[in-house]
Amino acid sequence: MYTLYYAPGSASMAVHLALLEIGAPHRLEKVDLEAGGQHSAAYRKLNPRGQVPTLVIDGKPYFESVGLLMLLAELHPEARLAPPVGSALRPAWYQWMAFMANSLAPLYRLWFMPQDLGPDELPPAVRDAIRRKIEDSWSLVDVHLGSNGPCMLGAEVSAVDLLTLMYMRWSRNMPKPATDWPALKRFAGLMRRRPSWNKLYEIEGLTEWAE
Ligand SMILES: N[C@@H](CCC(=O)N[C@@H](CS)C(=O)NCC(=O)O)C(=O)O
Repeated sequence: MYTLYYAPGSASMAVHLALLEIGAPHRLEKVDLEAGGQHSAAYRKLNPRGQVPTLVIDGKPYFESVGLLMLLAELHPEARLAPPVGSALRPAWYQWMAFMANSLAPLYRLWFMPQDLGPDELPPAVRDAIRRKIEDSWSLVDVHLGSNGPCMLGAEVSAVDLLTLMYMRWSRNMPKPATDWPALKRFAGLMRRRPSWNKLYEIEGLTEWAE
């Protein structure tokens, strides 16, 4: 049994989507980020970083969305969230999972939470550099999808696609949203038709960027 500590539309989204794709029984605990629920002593015991998501598996809490996705893919091979170990697509799965974790995720974190570096607002030149690096990442992904799509690993949906879709959504109010790139736009259209996406919107009470 899983318990997912989540906040609507946040980094917990990809993990929530994975649980829905798998069809795994799970309990949800909403963390009110605006009210600072992530900093409560009780929550910090589960996640000392004070962030969502946290996934409790058999009573033990774990954090980091990409790590959680890798674990869920391993625990539920029948859901095919990862190509089998040793298969031809497995190296690309590692590559893109790591790319999302190391490239897009930290850039978005700085874009949305400049307080990580101290000030409430970053100097315009720094903010601009972060935006450009996010856009460079989307350009790279768009070229990849253009010649290898429709999904990140080709025909089949995997955990990489859940991450990609979540990060695309985060760009919706940025100067250049990820849907401005043609292959990414096609990809989002495809992924947002999945039942898991609609179910997640219903459960998390999301409205923006539904389709
Ligand atoms: N690398 C972490 C990032 C998690 C993260 O930044 N979560 C944000 C929500 S998107 C959060 O909890 N923010 C509240 C805070 O940092 O106070 C992951 O992917 O799990």
